[in-house]
Amino acid sequence: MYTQSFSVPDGDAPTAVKLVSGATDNATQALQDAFDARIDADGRIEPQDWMPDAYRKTLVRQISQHAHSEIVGMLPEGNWISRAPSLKRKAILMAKVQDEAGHGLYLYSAAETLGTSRDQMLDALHTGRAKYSSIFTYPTLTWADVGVIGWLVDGAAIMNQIPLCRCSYGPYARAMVRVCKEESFHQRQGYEALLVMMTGTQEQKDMVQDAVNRWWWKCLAMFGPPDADSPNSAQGMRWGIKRISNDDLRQKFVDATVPQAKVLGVTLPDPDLKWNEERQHHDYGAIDWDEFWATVNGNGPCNKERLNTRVKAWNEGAWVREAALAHARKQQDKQMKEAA
Ligand code: FAQ
Repeated sequence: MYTQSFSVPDGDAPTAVKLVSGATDNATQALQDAFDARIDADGRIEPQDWMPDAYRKTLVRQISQHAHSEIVGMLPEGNWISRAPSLKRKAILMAKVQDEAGHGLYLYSAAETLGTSRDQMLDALHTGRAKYSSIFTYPTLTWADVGVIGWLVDGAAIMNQIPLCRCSYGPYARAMVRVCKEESFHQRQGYEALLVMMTGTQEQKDMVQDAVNRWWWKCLAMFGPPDADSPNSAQGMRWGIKRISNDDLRQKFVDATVPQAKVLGVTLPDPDLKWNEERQHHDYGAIDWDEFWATVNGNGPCNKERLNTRVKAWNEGAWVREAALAHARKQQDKQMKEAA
């Protein structure tokens, strides 16, 4: 349903944006020129390569926010593991939530290659300084929410992440290849769970429609602010980190989702949603950006609950980290004694 075929050719790079130069002397200028040439040739930057500070900083910002989103994103669905309606659904959901943890780990590892430590990133999350995706601050009220998260939230996540497989920073791009394969399974399991509910009782069908009504607009906002209000987009695209703009990805998501909603038999809650023959795209209504920014700034319905849960898990896991470190030290001592 969502595959690498969604990876469309890049538009023209916004040439008006210059590559940010940190060069202060001739030697640095030569490094900067080599970096610029590699970006212009659509090459990959690897951890050992010289890169401008601003490029490094942007990547740490985006990759760490992405990692935080994955591990905070485990929580709304994790709430339903003990209440899944069957053993099969429980096994699938457990696998999915574990996958999200794995995505967080690949991404923290990718960010660490840029010289930031996992402790620093987690401290930023736990103290409320770091952002994570707005979508995970909403509650999961019924079992249908779990299906809708798979269908729409993972669907939106894949749409955004497939172009990141071609990101200019090697470790991030490689992590995204595996993440996207797993997200594809997540999206399908959610859609399949909803298809089953839609063949059930009227109460089950109503539950699905209610969940779609609550999540649809939040998923559209998930792609980030409109291009005109997106401070990081132009530079991110110039650097080959971002390949497709927030608005273009949002449009692709709407166009891909409308036929899926028809097959499922649900209505997308937007009276302005209609096919525009001239644009060859669907038009859609206005997104509530005030609500989006309130959520991003820590005032969403579950921001506090999500952070408290993460901090509690971190504190309660302290003994595991200490034990792992003690074991590693023991092994190292043993190896040194054997080598001596
Ligand atoms: N929520 O200038 P832009 C998932 C912030 S993973 C919160 O457009 P940029 C898997 C943005 O950070 C979902 N904040 O920024 C899953 C920036 O703030 P800053 C996460 C947002 O970076 C499924 C400011 O607004 N995916 O779902 C959001 O060029 C199910 C201005 O925005 C990724 O992180 C938002 N929705 O574009 C897991 C993908 N949108 O840092 C569990 C990687 C924007 O300047 C269960 N990230 N902001 O203070 C990206 O592609 C980009 O960072 C964007 C934002 C597109 C998210």
